This record gives sequence, structure tokens and C-alpha cells, in this order.
Amino acid sequence: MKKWIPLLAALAIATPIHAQPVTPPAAEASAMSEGVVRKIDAANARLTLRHGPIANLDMPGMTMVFRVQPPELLDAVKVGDKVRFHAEDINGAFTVTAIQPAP
Ligand SMILES: [Cu+2]
Repeated sequence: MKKWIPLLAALAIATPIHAQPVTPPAAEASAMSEGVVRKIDAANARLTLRHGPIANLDMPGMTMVFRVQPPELLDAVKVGDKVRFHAEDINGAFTVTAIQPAP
């Protein structure tokens, strides 16, 4: 571990403090966010998630209801699961378009 310290120090000096990772649009479109399933409303294809920041929606962490498209995505998760998911704003409705249990 010790041998890395000079390299990390060099990087810290070389990297401007305001530098942010640049996410290309293609990667952003498929970006996965983290959350926990709080409620599943299969009849209405809706899902309540307590989620972390969603970079592609510029949304901070919160608990909220999402639409789920396609509704079959709900078959892969249950209440209490930690999940990774992708959400998009589709015609003004925040919609989960991919979801999987987190490892
Ligand atoms: Cu939210």
C-alpha cells in the first residue's frame, strides 16, 4: 500500500480541486443509480424507491414513486431489496426502465 502514496500525492497535486469526472452522453443515458425498494404497486406498474442521487435526472437522494416500464421489471425485485436501476423522465413521468437487485 505504501508505495502508492507518492503516486496519489502526485495526482492530488496535478488535479485541480474543481475537476469533475466528465460523463459522455452515451454513458449518462444508461447510468445506473442505487436504491431500496419500499413499495411495489404491480397493478399500476409503480414502484416506491428510496434512492440515492440520480445523475442523469440531476436529482438528489429521496423516497419517491416511479412508473415502471415495462411493468414486468417488477418481477425481478421485492420490497426491501437493494437495487440498481435506471430512471428517465418520459413525458414528464419519472420512469424506471431497468432494475436489478444490487450485489
Ligand atoms: Cu427522486
